[in-house]
Amino acid sequence: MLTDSQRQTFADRGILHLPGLIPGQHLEASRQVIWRCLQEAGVYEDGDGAPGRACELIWPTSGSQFVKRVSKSRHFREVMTDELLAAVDQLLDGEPASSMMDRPQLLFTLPNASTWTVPHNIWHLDMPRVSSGEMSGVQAFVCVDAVPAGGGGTLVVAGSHRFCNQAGQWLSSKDVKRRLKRVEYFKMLMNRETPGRDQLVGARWLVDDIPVEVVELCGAPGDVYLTDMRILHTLAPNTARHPRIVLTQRFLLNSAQEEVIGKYQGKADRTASGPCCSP
Ligand SMILES: O=C(O)CCC(=O)C(=O)O
Repeated sequence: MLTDSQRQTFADRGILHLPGLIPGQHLEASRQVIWRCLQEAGVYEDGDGAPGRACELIWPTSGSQFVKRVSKSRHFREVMTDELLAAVDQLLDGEPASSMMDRPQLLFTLPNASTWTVPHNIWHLDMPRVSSGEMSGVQAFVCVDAVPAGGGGTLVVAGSHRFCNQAGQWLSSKDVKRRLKRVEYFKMLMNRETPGRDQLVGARWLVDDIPVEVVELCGAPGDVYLTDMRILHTLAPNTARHPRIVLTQRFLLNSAQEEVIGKYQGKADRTASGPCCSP
C-alpha cells in the first residue's frame, strides 16, 4: 500500500522509487534464463556474480542479438508481483488499464563505454500526450541485477510530465520535444553543444516554477521505479563491467488507449489509402 507521501512524490516528480519491492525468489527465474543465454554466448559470471566484476570484458555477441533471443521468456511475468500491480493500480487511481505487452520487456545494455555521459539525443516519450493532458499510464522498471551509477540505467527527467499539458490536443513525442526545446533547461539538455550536461544529473532546477531533475534509474536487485508515461526519458551508456538487466512493463489507461489507437488507426488508414486530401 503506497503512502500519501509516496503518491504525492509521484504526482510531483512523475517517478517513484520503491527499493526492494520484488523479493529475490520472483527475480530468480528471469535472472537464470538471462544468464543461461549469456553463458551460451560465452559470457560468464565469475564466482559470486557480484555486480561490477561479474563478466568477461570481451562480449562475443551484440546486445541487440542477445535481447532478441531472450526477450520472449515467460518467466519475466514472475517479477510483476501482486504488490507491484497494486502500487500501479493505486497510482492510476483504480482506473481500468491494460499492460501493453503480454510479458515484461527486457532492457539490456552491455558494457559499452569507458566514459559516462548524459546523451543529448534519443530523449522521447513512449506514448503521445492525450488531449486532456492527463497521465496516460504508468511504466514499471524492475532491476533484476544491480544497476550501479553509470551502469546503463534509463535516464528520466523528473518533473517533465508537468510540461505541455495545456495544449488541448493530442501531442506526439516529437511535438512534445519540439515544445520542450523552447524552454531553456530542455534546450540545454537536448543540445549536443551544451558543456557539462552530466551535471544535470541529481541537480534540481526550478523551471517555470516546476522542479526538474535528471534521474538515473539505478538500484539494487528487486528495486522498482514507477514512472508517469508522460515523462521524458532516454537510454544511457553502460560504463560498468556488468550488463544492465532491467525488466519493464507499461500500463496504459483504457481511456488513453482508445484515443491513441484511434489516432494511429487514422494514420494507418490514411497511409493505406493515400494522402487524406487527395482529390
Ligand atoms: O533504458 C532503456 O533501455 C530505454 C528505455 C526506454 O526508452 C523505454 O522503456 O521506453
